[in-house]
Amino acid sequence: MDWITAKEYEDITYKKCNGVARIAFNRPDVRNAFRPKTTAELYNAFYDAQEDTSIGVVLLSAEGPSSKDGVYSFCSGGDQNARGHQGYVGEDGQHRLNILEVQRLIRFMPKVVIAVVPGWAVGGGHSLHVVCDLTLASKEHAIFKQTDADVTSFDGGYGSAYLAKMVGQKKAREIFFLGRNYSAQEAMDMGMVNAVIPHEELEDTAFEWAQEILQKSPMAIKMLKFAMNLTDDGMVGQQVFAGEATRLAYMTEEAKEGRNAFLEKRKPNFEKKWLP
Ligand code: S0N
Repeated sequence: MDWITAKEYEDITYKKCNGVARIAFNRPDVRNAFRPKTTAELYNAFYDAQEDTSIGVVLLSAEGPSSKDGVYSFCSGGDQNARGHQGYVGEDGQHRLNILEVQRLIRFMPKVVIAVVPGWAVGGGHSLHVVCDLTLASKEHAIFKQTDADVTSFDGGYGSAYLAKMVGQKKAREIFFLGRNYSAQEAMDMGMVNAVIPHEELEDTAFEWAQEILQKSPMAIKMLKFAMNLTDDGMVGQQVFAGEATRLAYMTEEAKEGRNAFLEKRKPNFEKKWLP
């Protein structure tokens, strides 16, 4: 794969190749914890991937291993050093919780997002893999763990409530209330990982999955993602799905007539076709 750097950042890397964008955490020495700068960069890269019509699939991955001890990580959640009393404190001194904006962008973007988990997926890092459309995990190094209740920094949204829909109520409560470690295979057995992949093949496999998805109808993939989101996302889910229905309606002769009639200051002629 000939990845081309799309933009230089400090806390993440961002590359593109053949219809795929790869956004990767790049703070391996702190297990890829995110600080406000990281979440701002993530948002910026995800938004770029969303707007780029050549991109159909986004991989959310991680650089590593750690230079200190060789341990791999996906993401260990919010950087506890940046945590203040009202959120995570950025260079501007403001407290923010803006990882939730990144979660919403992943959730609502009309493209498939695959979490590629090479190591620790912990706390808010665990929540990020939950919100991605698919998860591929390293057989040897991936470990899934929820520490939110240890550090009193908890995700009561997709990270927990949506997880419960994914793995079942009892299992989700176990994950959060006990905070144990789960291997890639255990995570797959409980339904929150799609495939367990030998570590050396993880990135290539993710790219292959992306290439398979890219052969499909972009509109069908988008509508299916939004349809599967809809029931869990309430009125916002309906808004996102219905927006695409409106876009499809714009493509009809009827819609063109409605617009033209207004612009030409005349009554529209809809030819009275009330299809069954
Ligand atoms: C990941 C763990 C389990 C790895 O353990 P291991 O392998 O024993 O490594 P350590 O020696 O512990 O760590 C190595 C070095 O990395 C630093 N480090 C690790 N994680 C973090 C972190 N999250 N923040 C800052 N530093 C971290 C260690 O300090 C160590 O550094 P050195 O080498 O200098 O000693 C283990 O590390 C672990 O448990 N980490 C903490 C995980 C955690 O509790 N994360 C926070 C959980 N909560 C959230 O993420 C929620 C935040 C969130 O998403 C949210 C939710 C709702 C509303 C808003 C938000 C929001 O944040 O915006």
